[in-house]
Amino acid sequence: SEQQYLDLLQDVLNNGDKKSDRTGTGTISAFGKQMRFDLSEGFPMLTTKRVPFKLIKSELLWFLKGMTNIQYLLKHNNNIWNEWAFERYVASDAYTGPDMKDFALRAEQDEQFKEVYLREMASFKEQVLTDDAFAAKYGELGDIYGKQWRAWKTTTDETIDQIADVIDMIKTNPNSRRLIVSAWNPEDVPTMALPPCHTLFQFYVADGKLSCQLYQRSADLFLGVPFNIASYALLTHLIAKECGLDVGEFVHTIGDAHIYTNHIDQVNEQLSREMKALPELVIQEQALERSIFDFDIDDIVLKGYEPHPTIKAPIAV
Ligand code: THF
Repeated sequence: SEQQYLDLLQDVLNNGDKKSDRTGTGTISAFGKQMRFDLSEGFPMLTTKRVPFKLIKSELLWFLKGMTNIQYLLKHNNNIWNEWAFERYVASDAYTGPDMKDFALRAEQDEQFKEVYLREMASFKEQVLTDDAFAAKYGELGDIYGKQWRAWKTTTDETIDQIADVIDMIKTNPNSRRLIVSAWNPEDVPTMALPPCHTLFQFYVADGKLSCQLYQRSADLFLGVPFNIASYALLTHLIAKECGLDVGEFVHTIGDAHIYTNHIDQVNEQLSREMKALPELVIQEQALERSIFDFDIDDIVLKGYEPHPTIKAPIAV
């Protein structure tokens, strides 16, 4: 439940080790943590801060459609993957503007640079949105989730649709202990914009209910994890619908569980807040007969979500 999330934040604050990290930001970190969410008790969106559900929907539908280009996200006003595409673009020969090395860190420290960066980012977004050829080259994040989930490349040049296969297995052999989808493809890791944080997940069926466990190798507890919980809860609902099952639990297992040092004030603010009642997920009538691969944003709605206000924090890139 949300209490487990808040307890995890407090636990890492109290007992975590200071670690420097790839992004240069610095973290407090602990290893090997687990939370459980009973999805029949309500949809696990945090109520101690507002989590933007629209962004979670468009990101998950993007993964499920097998897409890896941020153009779809931008069309849905979703900016959460921009930095990783931008990072590749500014490192390429096509980029001729001012130096953008370590842009995320520098934008935090230097107001003047931040203006230049925001201008370059805005122009990058505009080009991805309006120029399909540019988007094909520089909106692409490489072989991230969508690719590995829907079209894992084999050594014999075929592709494996892990999501379609796992749905089929859940329907035909629900007791299977092999209901697994892996996003971690060792051959592709070096060429990915960001190697998958949610590495592998497994489904489990008992008593007519579908449960899902995620192994997440690295978790940005304040910014990423609220998204990740909601995203996998939504995935479990969608797969359950597709298979005619009810929802069971979402079990979230984490490797490196960290709080970025520039999120600590925000975490303390959140820990001072009281939890509220959980919302309910509703799949609209019009979508019930449709494959989840063809879902639109409006097919999924959240009822009764009345959280505390947003808490802003910078993302580490
Ligand atoms: N990198 C880092 N450092 N943390 C992550 O959580 C993360 N992700 C994805 C890829 N790399 C990561 C991207 N997911 C936000 C949330 C999730 C993201 C990226 C960004 C974010 O900024 N959320 C804001 C609101 C943003 C908005 O409204 O546009 C928030 O307040 O929640 C791990 O999956």
